[in-house]
Amino acid sequence: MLREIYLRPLGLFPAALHEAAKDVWGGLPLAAGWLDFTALEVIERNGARVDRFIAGLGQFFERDWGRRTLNASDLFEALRAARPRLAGMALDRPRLMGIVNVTPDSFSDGGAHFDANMAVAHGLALAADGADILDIGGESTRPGAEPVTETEEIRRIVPVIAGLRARSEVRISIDTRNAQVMREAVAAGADIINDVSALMHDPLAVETAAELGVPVVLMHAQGDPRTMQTAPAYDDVVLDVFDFLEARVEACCRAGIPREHLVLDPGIGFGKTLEHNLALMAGLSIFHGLGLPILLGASRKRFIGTLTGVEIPADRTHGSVGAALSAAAQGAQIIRVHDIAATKAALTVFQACNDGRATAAGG
Ligand code: 8Y7
Repeated sequence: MLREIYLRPLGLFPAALHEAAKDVWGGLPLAAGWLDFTALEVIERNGARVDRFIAGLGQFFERDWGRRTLNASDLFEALRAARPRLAGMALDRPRLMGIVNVTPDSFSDGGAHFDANMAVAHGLALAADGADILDIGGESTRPGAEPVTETEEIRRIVPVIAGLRARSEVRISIDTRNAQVMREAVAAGADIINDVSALMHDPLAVETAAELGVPVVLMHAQGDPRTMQTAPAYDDVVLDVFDFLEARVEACCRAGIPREHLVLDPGIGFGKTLEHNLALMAGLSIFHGLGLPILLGASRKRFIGTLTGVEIPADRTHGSVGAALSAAAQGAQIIRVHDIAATKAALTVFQACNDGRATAAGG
C-alpha cells in the first residue's frame, strides 16, 4: 500500500543545548544524534495531491490526525530511535566516507588513481586526513558510462582492498552492483557493501549480501548509469525516493538482511535534474523517518558545477564542502566525499560553532 503521510523533522538545533537546558519542552533528539528537532513538516499525499503542514511538536501532538495516527506514530518513533553502530562505528556524529576510484574513466579525477599502488596510497592519505570509511570502486557509474566486466572489476578492486587492509584499520566499503564482486571484496577485507542500484542490478545481489552478513548502503537511482540522465521524471521526487527506499528496506529484510545492517541514500545525481537534486538536498531530513542511517554523496557532482559555474569536477571542492555542511546540518550520518581534509576541517569548525564547544565533532 502506498504511504499517505510523511514527517520531515524541522527546526534542527544543536543537541548540546538540550543537555544544558533545565527543561526541554519543545525539542527531541533526532536519531539520538547531534541535533534536536523542534518542529515537523507533515506531508499528506493522496494521489496527485500533496498537502503540507508545518507544526511545532506541541501542535503535532495536540492535533487529531484521525486514521493516520498510527502511520504517523511509527514515523515519529523512527525519527527518535538511536541508530545502531555500523561496522563497529558509532553514528552519533557525522562520519566521512572517502572516495577511492580504481577506474580509468572516472570523471572526477580523470582516472588518476587507476594504478592499484596509487589507489592504495591515495586511500591511506584520505584515512590520514580523517576518513572513517574508504569507498573503493572499480566500475564508473558516472552518467553515460559503459559497464565493465565482473572479471575486470574484481581485477581492479581486490589488490586495492587487500593493500589497504594490510596497512590500515580504516573501514572499507566496496562500491559495486555485482554479487561476485561483493563476494571477492568482502573476502579481501571489505566491511560494507555500497550498491548504487540498491541491490537491484544483479539478481543474486540480495541473497549474496544476506549471506555475507555485512552492512549495505541502499542508494536510489532512476534508470541505469548509461541512460539515467535522459529524462528523469517523478511525481514528487522526495516522496517517490522515500517510497522506493522504504520498499527496498522491506525487500532486503524479507530476504534476511538485518535491518541494523542497512544505510539509505537518496542518490544525488542518479537520474535527477538540478531541481530534483536540490529538492532532495533541501528535504534530506525526511529520510530519518525510515529509522536508518542516511548517507549522502554530493561531492564534485554536476549540480555543484552548475550552481558555482565550475566545469572541471576536481575544482568543485569549495561547493562540495557547502553540500556536506548542509547534509550534516540535517543529520546525515555519513557523507561521501573526495576531499576529506577540506570537508573534515569545515565540519569540525561548523560543529564547534553550532555547539559552542570543541568536543562534539573533534577527534
Ligand atoms: C554515490 C555513490 C557514486 C552516491 C553512494 C560520484 C558510488 C558518482 N555516487 N554511492 N557512488 N552515494 N552511496 O560522483 O551519491 O561519485 S559514483
